[in-house]
Amino acid sequence: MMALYGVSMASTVYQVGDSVGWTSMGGVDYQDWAADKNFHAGDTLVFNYNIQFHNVKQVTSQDFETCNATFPIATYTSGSDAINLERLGHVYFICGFRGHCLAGQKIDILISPVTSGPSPAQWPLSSRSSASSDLYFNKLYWTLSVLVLCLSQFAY
Ligand SMILES: [Cu+2]
Repeated sequence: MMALYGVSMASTVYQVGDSVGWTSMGGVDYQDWAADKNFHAGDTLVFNYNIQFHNVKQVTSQDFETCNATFPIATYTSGSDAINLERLGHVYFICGFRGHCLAGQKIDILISPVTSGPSPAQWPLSSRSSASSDLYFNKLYWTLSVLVLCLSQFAY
């Protein structure tokens, strides 16, 4: 399973929030922090924080949206937690301390496949252009159908 996704390539260790770490007080927008990064299976997230004030809870997408830390998938409390990203798709982390998630201490990590193309940034572009050509052919088909319908009416 893991070999399929190219774990043999160099994996990356990410310090969540960089030097500020995992906190509700540092003014870090964790979605911004994650937005310009391409996470892959085999990469590692490191959460650094003061254990008196924070922890890390992996939660479902629903609990991420509502900041519900009651039923975590996993809980980390060491203050320097290294979490290996294993599977493709989203993983959601929030702080379990009251009010912190609502204050923005939450992060949605999207783990994407390792692409063999020149740049991973081109992948969404190419899928978008194929979607628009589908739309083009749909319109063409529709136009032809109307034309045929009109012509068949004139024939009578
Ligand atoms: Cu916290």
